[in-house]
Amino acid sequence: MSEFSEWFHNILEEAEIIDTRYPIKGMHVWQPQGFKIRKYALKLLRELLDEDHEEVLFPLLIPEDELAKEAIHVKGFEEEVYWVTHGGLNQLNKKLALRPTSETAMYPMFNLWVRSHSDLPMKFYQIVNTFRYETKHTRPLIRVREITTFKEAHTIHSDSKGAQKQVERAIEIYSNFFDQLGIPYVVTRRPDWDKFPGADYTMAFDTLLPDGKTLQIGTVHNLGQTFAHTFDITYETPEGEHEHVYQTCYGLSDRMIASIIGIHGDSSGLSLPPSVAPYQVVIVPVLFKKGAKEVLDFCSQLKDKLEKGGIRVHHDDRDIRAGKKYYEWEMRGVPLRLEIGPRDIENNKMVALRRDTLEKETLDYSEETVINDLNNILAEITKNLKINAWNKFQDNIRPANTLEEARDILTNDKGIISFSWCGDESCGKEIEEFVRVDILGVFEESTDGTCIKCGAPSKTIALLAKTY
Ligand code: PR8
Repeated sequence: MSEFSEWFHNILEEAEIIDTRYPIKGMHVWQPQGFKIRKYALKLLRELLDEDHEEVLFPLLIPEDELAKEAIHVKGFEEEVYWVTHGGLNQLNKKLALRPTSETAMYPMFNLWVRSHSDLPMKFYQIVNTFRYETKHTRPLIRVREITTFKEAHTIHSDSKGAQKQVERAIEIYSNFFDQLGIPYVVTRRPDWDKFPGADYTMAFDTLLPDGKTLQIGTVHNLGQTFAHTFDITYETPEGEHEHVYQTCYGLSDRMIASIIGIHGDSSGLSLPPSVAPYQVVIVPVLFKKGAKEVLDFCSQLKDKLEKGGIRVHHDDRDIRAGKKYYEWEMRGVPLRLEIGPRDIENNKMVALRRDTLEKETLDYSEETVINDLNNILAEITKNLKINAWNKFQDNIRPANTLEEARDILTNDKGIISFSWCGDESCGKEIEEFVRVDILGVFEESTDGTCIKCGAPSKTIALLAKTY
């Protein structure tokens, strides 16, 4: 196990995020702390999607014949599908699949829902669990067999331009979401051999975990008319003709939580962006025999005040050593800790420790401005986490001019390599074989260089990385 893997597993356990002892491989239990982080992350996501999508909820089971209808799609998933074959003691006459994703659950219904051009576009999303019998090594939150937090959006458009625009809009929504969490990412167009089964093309978000491997944290697929033909989803044009629709779909998973944990965490444990922290502030009273009651009363009142001001706060008045409390809240990633003793109260001061810098400073306490002051610090923490994460990310993207150079960088420094590519599949496959890692995808069009493999004029700048 790599150092990061070990750290990651330990922190999931110690911070009570996920219990991995559930007796099915790749299926885990969300514990209260983890569930809260998940809840707040989904709140941010829902706020973004609810602007122009509608939330729905489809059944978990998909009839075999619907799943099998779209040949390319089913081929892509056939090795990963779990099947329900019995109802009690009776064998079902039609097997039912546990959804690995919901295209084939939703699109037969879209066939019924879409009528006229005036219905379009339609944009739906659901947040559900999906099941994939992953054969690669499973890891909590990163590669699971029950994806418990599968956010899938599905949109329907009257023309190809609408679908194309929606791909851009989805990229904008996900960028905004990851920006709020301070998670750096790069967006690439996946090579054709790595696109979503049934898609015209796939755009993907990748981030980098501390061990130098990239993690695909989101994908946006332009489905063109493939599924529309398969499920015969048509609309009536203003002229009374029947045309097939164009579709997109895009998804995120538990990996969003894995990246919050993995990217911001450090040797002291979690370091959570305030927007998803179960507690944003923890108050630790500093008690001496004399004046203990006054300090506890002050801290309780402060807690009530902050809570009323909309800050998620905890007053840790347990009768244990302060050092133990400090250790625990740092490990759990609480963004801001306030230490308040009798002297501080006397002098209108409080000591604050920022989890992101682990630096202490003495703040002035004023009843009128305390909420505002703390919110300003929390906003600073959010900003700082993001800047640090992006700096590390950008430091780990390196250009390579030859295949040997790419291989050396990947061996010594890991991270992401950028290189010029002619775009041909045969060159792409040979590059992957030589460096023994995957092409993430095309980062941008560029005719400035020559292909790292064949030397022909390049068409694109693409990225290579060891992936999860
Ligand atoms: C779709 N259909 O399904 P996608 N564990 C954790 N996260 C995972 C796993 C796994 N085993 N497999 C995939 N993901 C489309 C879009 C509806 C929505 C995550 O797309 O197959 C990856 O981050 O690309 C992936 O980007 C996302 O789920 C969507 O899965």
